[in-house]
Amino acid sequence: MHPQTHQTILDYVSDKSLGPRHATLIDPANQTPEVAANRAQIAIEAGSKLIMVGGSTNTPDEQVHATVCAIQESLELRIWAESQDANSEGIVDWNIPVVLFPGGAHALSPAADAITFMMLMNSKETEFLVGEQKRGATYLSQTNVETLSTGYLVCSPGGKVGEVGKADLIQPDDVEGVLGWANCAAMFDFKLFYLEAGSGATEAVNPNLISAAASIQGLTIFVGGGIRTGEQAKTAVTNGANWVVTGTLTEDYENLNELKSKLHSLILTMSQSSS
Ligand code: 1GP
Repeated sequence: MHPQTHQTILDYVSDKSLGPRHATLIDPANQTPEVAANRAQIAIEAGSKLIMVGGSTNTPDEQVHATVCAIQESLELRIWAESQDANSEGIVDWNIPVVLFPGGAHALSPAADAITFMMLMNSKETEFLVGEQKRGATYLSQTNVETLSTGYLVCSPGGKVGEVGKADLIQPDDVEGVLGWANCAAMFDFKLFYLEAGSGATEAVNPNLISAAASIQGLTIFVGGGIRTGEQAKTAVTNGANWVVTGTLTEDYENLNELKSKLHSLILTMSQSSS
C-alpha cells in the first residue's frame, strides 16, 4: 500500500520529521495469510507505520506471496470501507507500506511495495554479503517492488539469523565496530541500517551500539530483536532508533484486542520519549 504523503517508500521510511516509528514484522512461516492480515490490521490500528513480511530462512515464495497479497487486500478493503463511510473521521491511515524483509532470494513477492535489499555486513559468507542478493536482483528489477538498500548488522545474541547467516556477532561493547560498519554502510550509500539482536532474543541491542550507528549521517536506523516492552522500545528510540521493529510480540497474543492494547501502549511509551 503506497503512502499518499510521500512519492516513494524510501521517502516515507526515511522521513525523520515524522518522529520515531514502529514496524510490525510478520513471519509467513508462523501464521496463515488470513491471520497475518488480521494481525497487520490490528497493528496499524495500534499505531504501527510499516508492515514487514519475512524473517525465517526457509519460507518459499508462494507462502510469502500469499501473505503479502492477503495483507494488501485487507488494507485495500479498509481504505474502501472508510471511503464509503460518511461518518468516518479517517483516524487510521491505512496507506501503510508492506515491505519484504527477506531471509534470502526465495522469499520474494511482486505484490510487496518495497524490499529491504540487505547486505548482512558482518557475515563470514559471501552468500549473505552479495550472493542471495545477486540471485534475486534480476527478478526484482522486473517487478515494481522498490528496493531499500540496507546494511544489516547482527548483534549478540543473534539467534537463528546469526547462526544461519554465519554472522561474526557484534558484542554489546563493540561501539568501534558498529561505527566502522555504519560508516561503511553510509559510504556504500545504503539508506537504511538495521541493528538486529535476533528474533526472540533474550537481550535487545545494546543502547550504546544504537547511539554509535545513529551518529552517522545519512542512515535511517532500524532496531529489532527481543523488544517486548515499551521501556525497551523507548530506550532504543532515546538512543537514536528511527524505527523499532517487533515480531514475536505480535505472535504472543491469540486475542486481537489484547494484541492491540499491548502494541498501542508500547508505541505510546516509545513515542513519548521523543517529546
Ligand atoms: C527480527 O528484529 C526482528 O528480525 C524482530 O525480532 O521477533 O524478537 O521482535 P522479535
